[in-house]
Amino acid sequence: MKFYDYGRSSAAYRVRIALRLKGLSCETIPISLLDGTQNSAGYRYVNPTGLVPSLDTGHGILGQSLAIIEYLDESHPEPPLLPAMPFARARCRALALQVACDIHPLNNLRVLNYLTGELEMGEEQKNRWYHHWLKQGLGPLEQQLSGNDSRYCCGDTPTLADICLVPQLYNARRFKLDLAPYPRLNAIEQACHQLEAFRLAHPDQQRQIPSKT
Ligand SMILES: N[C@@H](CCC(=O)N[C@@H](CS)C(=O)NCC(=O)O)C(=O)O
Repeated sequence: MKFYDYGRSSAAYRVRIALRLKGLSCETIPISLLDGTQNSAGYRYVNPTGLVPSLDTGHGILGQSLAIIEYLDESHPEPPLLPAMPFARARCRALALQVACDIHPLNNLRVLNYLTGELEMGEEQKNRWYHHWLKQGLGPLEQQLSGNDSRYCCGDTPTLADICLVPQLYNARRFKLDLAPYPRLNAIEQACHQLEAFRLAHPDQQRQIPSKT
């Protein structure tokens, strides 16, 4: 398999965690968001959306980190990344989607670039936007996850929900959001970082560490 990756892409970070949890290796092809490689004709041929990550599975190319992770989970079932029972599986997906659909897209690079470019917002306004949508998303997650004291989001093994949460918290720190109001999310993140798969997938562990995105 070939993995089109970028160290600080939180969507790619999700897939890196899943690959590590599954013990799968693949050739990594770096796509720098810093110099706009995601919009090059070569990468747009691989993934017409110009978004990272993509996975060339050998059967075809997949975009969308959650689709990629579910593909890996179905093709390599151990260890499972979703709970076994239907309600628990759906709840786990719901938590993951809260991050992937309701928080992340609003704060994506192309959105921030549009705010500061086309709409001429200053850095301070951009950061207010970023923090606003993070808080809108993290507050409910803290509330929902405080209802249990399991080690991870959905029980005592890491799942898709943790795989989405941890990169989002990394982004929140990078954009200097105070995470003190989210003790349960911090505790889950700490539990995840005890696992080698999460540590090895961290942006700081990737070969190319850009100065900013
Ligand atoms: N829903 C997509 C989101 C992918 C995405 O937004 N990737 C970001 C990096 S985290 C990206 O490639 N951004 C490039 C840009 O905004 O130009 C997924 O989960 O894979």
